[in-house]
Amino acid sequence: AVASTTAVFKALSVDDQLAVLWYAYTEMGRSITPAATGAARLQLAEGLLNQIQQMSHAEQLEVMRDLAAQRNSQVSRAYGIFSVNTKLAFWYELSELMVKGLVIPVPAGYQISRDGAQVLETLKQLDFGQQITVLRKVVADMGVDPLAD
Ligand code: 45D
Repeated sequence: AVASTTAVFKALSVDDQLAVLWYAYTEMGRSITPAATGAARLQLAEGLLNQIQQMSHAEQLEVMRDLAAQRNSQVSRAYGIFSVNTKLAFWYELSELMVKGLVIPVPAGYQISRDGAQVLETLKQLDFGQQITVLRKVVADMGVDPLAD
């Protein structure tokens, strides 16, 4: 179930991937305690998160699309050196910044695609541990490894 959910997630369009992550966060948010994401891990991502907060909404959306699409950009390379837990903590923090109005929100009344809704439904059927495993696999591959050629 974990492998197939991960595979269908990765087959989604970039916008659908961002939308599913967002809705996963809104559903799981309460189960993920900020303590669990680790202050130390966020410290490693802080520079990048600060940089993103300085950007316009359009640029913020672009860097998130670049990350999901594994497009080579400065942000994608900076992200690529994070550990998987730091990558998860980074996405979690981006969601928190969206809630606080510091990062571009998903448009009100946004309609997720059928494919996206299906993946979200599959994700919801998994237990919490499996959901984390899928998220780890998904965010691990985002961005660009600056040391790969
Ligand atoms: O206009 O370290 C669209 C533990 C459409 C413990 C859009 C953990 C067009 C160890 C693309 C929709 C395992 C618990 C706009 C960590 C349009 C540890 C915008 C776990 C504007 C870290 C879309 C942590 C946008 C976990 C902006 C489980 C979408 C963390 C943005 C989970 C989506 C984090 C974002 C999750 C989603 C974060 C930022 C699920 C982030 C999700």
